[in-house]
Amino acid sequence: MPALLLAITGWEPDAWLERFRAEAKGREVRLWPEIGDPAKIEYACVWKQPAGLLATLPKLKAIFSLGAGVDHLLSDSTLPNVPIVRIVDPDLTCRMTGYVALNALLHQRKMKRYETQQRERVWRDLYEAPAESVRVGIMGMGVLGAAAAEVLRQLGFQVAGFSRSSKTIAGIEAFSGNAEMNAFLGQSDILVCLLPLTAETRGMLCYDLFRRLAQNGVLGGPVLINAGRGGLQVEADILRALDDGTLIGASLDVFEHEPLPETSPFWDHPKIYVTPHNAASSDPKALTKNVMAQIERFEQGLALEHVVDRKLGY
Ligand code: NDP
Ligand code: OXD
Repeated sequence: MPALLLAITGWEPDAWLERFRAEAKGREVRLWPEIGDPAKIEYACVWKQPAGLLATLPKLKAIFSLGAGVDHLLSDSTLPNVPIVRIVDPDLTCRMTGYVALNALLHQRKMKRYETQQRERVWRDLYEAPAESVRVGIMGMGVLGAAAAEVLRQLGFQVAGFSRSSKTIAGIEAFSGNAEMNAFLGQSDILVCLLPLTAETRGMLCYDLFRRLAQNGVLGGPVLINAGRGGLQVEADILRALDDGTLIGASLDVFEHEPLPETSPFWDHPKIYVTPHNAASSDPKALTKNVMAQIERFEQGLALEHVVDRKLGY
């Protein structure tokens, strides 16, 4: 019987195993490290798989990332030459748009100050700039960035997007490439980062970039929201920028080192919202169906969808 291998580290694998066993009719589902006969494995579904593992599977036909990002996968230099598919799914997209909208609103509605007021039993209505006066710039206008942009637009924010290639999206001002980056940053009061981590984007969220954000906005200074990857940000630069007022607030879902070390100054920083890389968690129930539907399509001779470009790294 052909087999499907789950190789998962950093997440609890049991729910994935249960869901795949329920969905993968007529196929044996194995969970690393119990891989059995490698020659029987046709598909691998992975999250941070051990380096070198996939190269030992001689009959592998495709690799599925169990998340939207694939940096965890591509960091293995021994990957076999088969298609790599990433997750694009309404469940994951909806989770991310919720995270982005929530965090944009937290900053626009001054929630840090209301939290303090609540602790101190202070009843005071602080002036909030209307959403229409706040400019949100989204770096990374792919599946997740475009969906978040639309929801923010509906909430009344002015929204612009930045991507590698140029785009036209109704109601969104679009910027692309290095030549347009300064113009994009210069009109962003809230910068939302939904970029993939690649050789080009690593360390992009640094002090020099924060200095180029809008300094004349109604929030009193720029805000950073990063739900892309921790490797995109230079954490010492975020602290420096928050301390000297180059940034006035941040929401960080991803970190250079995860889990975020207990000693990190981010935990109790008064200007930062910290979440544990769960802006858009991969839900086994929704995503197992997604992967099995792709395998069925593939076996009917149709092309796999959302195949990763290895050269671009996303
Ligand atoms: P997509 O591949 O659909 O979109 C990526 C976007 O980034 C594209 O618009 C792309 O431009 C742009 N981009 C890539 N490189 C550059 C660059 N050098 N300069 C400017 N723009 C660039 O990915 P998704 O939207 O599905 O996901 C984005 C990322 O979100 C994932 O890679 C992952 O890291 C992160 N993520 C985080 C989660 C969390 O819980 N925190 C959950 C899920 C994903 P172009 O359109 O021109 O190709
Ligand atoms: C993803 C993630 O890439 O969970 O999907 O970060």
